[in-house]
Amino acid sequence: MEKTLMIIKPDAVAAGRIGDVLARAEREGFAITGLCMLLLSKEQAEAFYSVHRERPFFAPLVKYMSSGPVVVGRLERENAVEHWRKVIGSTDPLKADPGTIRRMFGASIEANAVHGSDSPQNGEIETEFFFA
Ligand code: 3AN
Repeated sequence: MEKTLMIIKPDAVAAGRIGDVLARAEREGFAITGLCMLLLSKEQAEAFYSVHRERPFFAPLVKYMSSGPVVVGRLERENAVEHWRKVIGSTDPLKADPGTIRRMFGASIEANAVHGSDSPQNGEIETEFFFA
């Protein structure tokens, strides 16, 4: 079954949205086949976002992602990557469609509540990163 990596980011964990996001994932037909809460080290956050190393927002993003606990999950269903990205919405919560998780719970383009893998290949790589 196709896999995508979900991360409930520090802002959404702090805002008490863990249950809302997990309930939405289940309601959307995902099987949650891995789940853990952890505090990412700076090194783990850098490794996870290494494709963005050259981007201007890399350092603040790493700092933000290691600033508080996150909940990481492996979500499985048919068409998992595309479906989860539809459920979470655009990167910028202000541009995300009504009803999407980022629109409802995202605070900013950086603190945008949740992560989803951007391709089935990255779904495999990213879920292996946390659930090898
Ligand atoms: P997405 O998570 O929607 O696939 P990416 O992969 O382009 O977006 O970016 C990864 C993460 O980097 C985003 N979830 C967001 O937290 C942060 N980010 C992306 N673009 C910006 C930006 N212009 N300014 C600040 N943070 C950003």
